[in-house]
Amino acid sequence: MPARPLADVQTLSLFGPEAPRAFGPGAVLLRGFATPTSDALMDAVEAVAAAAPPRRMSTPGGKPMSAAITCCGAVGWVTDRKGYRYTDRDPSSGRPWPPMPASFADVASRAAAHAGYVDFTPDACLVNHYAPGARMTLHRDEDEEDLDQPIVSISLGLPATFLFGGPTRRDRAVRLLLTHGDVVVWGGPSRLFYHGVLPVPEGRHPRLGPLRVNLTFRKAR
Ligand code: MD3
Ligand code: FE
Repeated sequence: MPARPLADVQTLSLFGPEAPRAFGPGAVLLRGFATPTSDALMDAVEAVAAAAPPRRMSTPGGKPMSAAITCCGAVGWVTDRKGYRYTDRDPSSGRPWPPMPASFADVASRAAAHAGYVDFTPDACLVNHYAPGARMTLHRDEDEEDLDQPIVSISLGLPATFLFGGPTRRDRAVRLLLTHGDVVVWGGPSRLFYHGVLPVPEGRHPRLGPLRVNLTFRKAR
């Protein structure tokens, strides 16, 4: 069964974003919250990708990730044989990461406030590019200094099934279809929950083509 009936898609375009929906401890789903500004967000995704091309980084174990990642903001997240960490430069170019576009920072802080987290000022945004077939295995985001700060995620382009687990790897994961314009704010206990993305199905987005892009905003330092 689809996570969102077709009627909701029509409601969305006619009446704007839906009310916030809590679906985990501290996790708030804002369906369509980014749809009104998605053209500006996609322009900025292309500008960030031109300055710092998305690349398939290797895990510490040496396996290339299937999603291609780039970053913007004061710091960016990297992984290689040495481990996971935030850096102030893009290791591919040696240059600072591209600055956080104003359109990114604006929607991220508005979404956080909408979900009850005032004064969220992210210093890092990971920009994950998924071609059909790319996925993200179950993991936790724990490389940030202040884990009381939420993470805001914005989905663009092709839909994907998101897996939302629990505090341990063995907890049963619930599935959630995330589509273009959906925003989720992850705070409180859910901030450290396991999560992942199933392989992205084939498809074509009118603007992005065969691609899903996910933005995750973090306060890393
Ligand atoms: C739940 N990205 O970049 S976004 C990641 O769709 C990542 O690209 C996925 O997981 C993606 O680390 C999922 C949703 C998400 C992001 C961060 C979370 C869910 C989260 C942090 C804690 C709990
Ligand atoms: Fe994550």
